[in-house]
Amino acid sequence: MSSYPKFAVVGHPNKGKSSIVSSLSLDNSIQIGNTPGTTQVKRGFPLKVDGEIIYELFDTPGFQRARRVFAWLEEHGDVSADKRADVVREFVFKHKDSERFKDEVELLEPILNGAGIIYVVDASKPYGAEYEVEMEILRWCGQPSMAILNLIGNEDYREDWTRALGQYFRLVRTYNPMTARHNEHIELLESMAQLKEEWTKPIKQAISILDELYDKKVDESVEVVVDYMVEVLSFVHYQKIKEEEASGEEKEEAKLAYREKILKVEIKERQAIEKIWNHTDIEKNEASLELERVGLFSKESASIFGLTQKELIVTSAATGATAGAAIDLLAVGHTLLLGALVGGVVGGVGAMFGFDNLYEMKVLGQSIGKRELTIGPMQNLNFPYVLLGRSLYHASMIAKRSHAMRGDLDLENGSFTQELMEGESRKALEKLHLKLRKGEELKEETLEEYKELIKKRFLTLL
Ligand SMILES: Nc1nc2c(ncn2[C@@H]2O[C@H](COP(=O)(O)OP(=O)(O)O)[C@@H](O)[C@H]2O)c(=O)[nH]1
Ligand SMILES: [Mg+2]
Repeated sequence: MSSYPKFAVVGHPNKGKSSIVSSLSLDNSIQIGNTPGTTQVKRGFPLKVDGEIIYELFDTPGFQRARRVFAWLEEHGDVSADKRADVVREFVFKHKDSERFKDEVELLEPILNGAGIIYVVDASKPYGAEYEVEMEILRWCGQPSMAILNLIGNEDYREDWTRALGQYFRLVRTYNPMTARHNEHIELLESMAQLKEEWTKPIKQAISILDELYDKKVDESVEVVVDYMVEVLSFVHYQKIKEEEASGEEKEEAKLAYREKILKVEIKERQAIEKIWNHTDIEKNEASLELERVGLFSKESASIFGLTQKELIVTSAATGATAGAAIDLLAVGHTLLLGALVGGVVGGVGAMFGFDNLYEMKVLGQSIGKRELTIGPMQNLNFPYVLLGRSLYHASMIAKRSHAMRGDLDLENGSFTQELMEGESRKALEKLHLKLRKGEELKEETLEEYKELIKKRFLTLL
């Protein structure tokens, strides 16, 4: 027998047992249902880190015929308390193949094999004596035990429940599998560690491994967000053009391709975040990035950022930023440095700080030949904050999401753009944004600084 702690999650049908197993094993592949009987057979869910099992939870079907089972136990169990587990064992042995007690056999087996008991109740419903037979049966098993008060509905009968449960279980704790975050998960584990002396050490180890894992996930997420920002903000789209000047059609085509690329990179970033947090199969409701609204392809007001044009000009002036989304006309074979700027400005550069954009067209290089249209790096001053605000919102929602959640993830209208654009935060972030806008090569330390800022921000959102 391996030595990691095991727990059987048991109780009445439909009290959130499977949800609790999902949440504690960070696994969202577990069947959760609002019709009783979703869980038909017990199943072990090991929490593995680097291939090693830290602990295992058994999801079990609920009690179906507790009264009958207990009657059997009483009938066969006129024994002292230390022998009661043997009577339960005898019951399971005798009814192994019986349809009648299928669910009870399933749920009692892991307990008799040494698993601790986690008894789940819905404490938003009133306490009732009908639970007492279940609790008696569990008590007869003589295993370390704990009760979890889950609040599925809005009412709260935890006081009544606690008075009753305290007579049957060593510990009584509240845990909501739908909303529990990392720290609540850890707190519950700390309680579980107290149930049995031999489990204390392995569960403490499990806690430190899970803490490390959590920190690692945070760091990886920050890494993904930063890579994404750098990729999008420095991206340049190149497109061949037929004549000396780009036709309207060619410009449209280039804009479309540029935008497609940005949208694609955003999708890739979202997937990477979801993979880190083991939420790869969720359906999201998220409006796609509307570049038009960012003022990239159209005139747009500052209202979406909650800032006035004047405020924006002030912040951008403070950071020494310049504006204008550039479409450069490049002669192939000429580098940017060799080419001399001879072209005129096509778009309205009149707008100062990136509001009424701004297709600045440059003809670089004097030789007439094959020419290219380029778009990027993104000059719009607001754009980085829109990107970052959206991605931090998504990442924090994913990181906070319990694995017991089954519904779609609603990201509509969620963004931290406005917060990011305020005061000191903006100034600090702008340092990197400015460099990316200018197409400058990034120093490792600038990137590190940026990462630190993002991490600090991200941690406040968790
Ligand atoms: N709102 C809410 N719903 C819950 C909670 N726990 C479980 N549920 C829901 O209750 C139903 C039964 O949950 P499930 O985990 O399958 O219960 P089981 O039969 O005991 O395994 C599912 O629809 C869950 O989504 C909770 O803490 N809050
Ligand atoms: Mg279930």
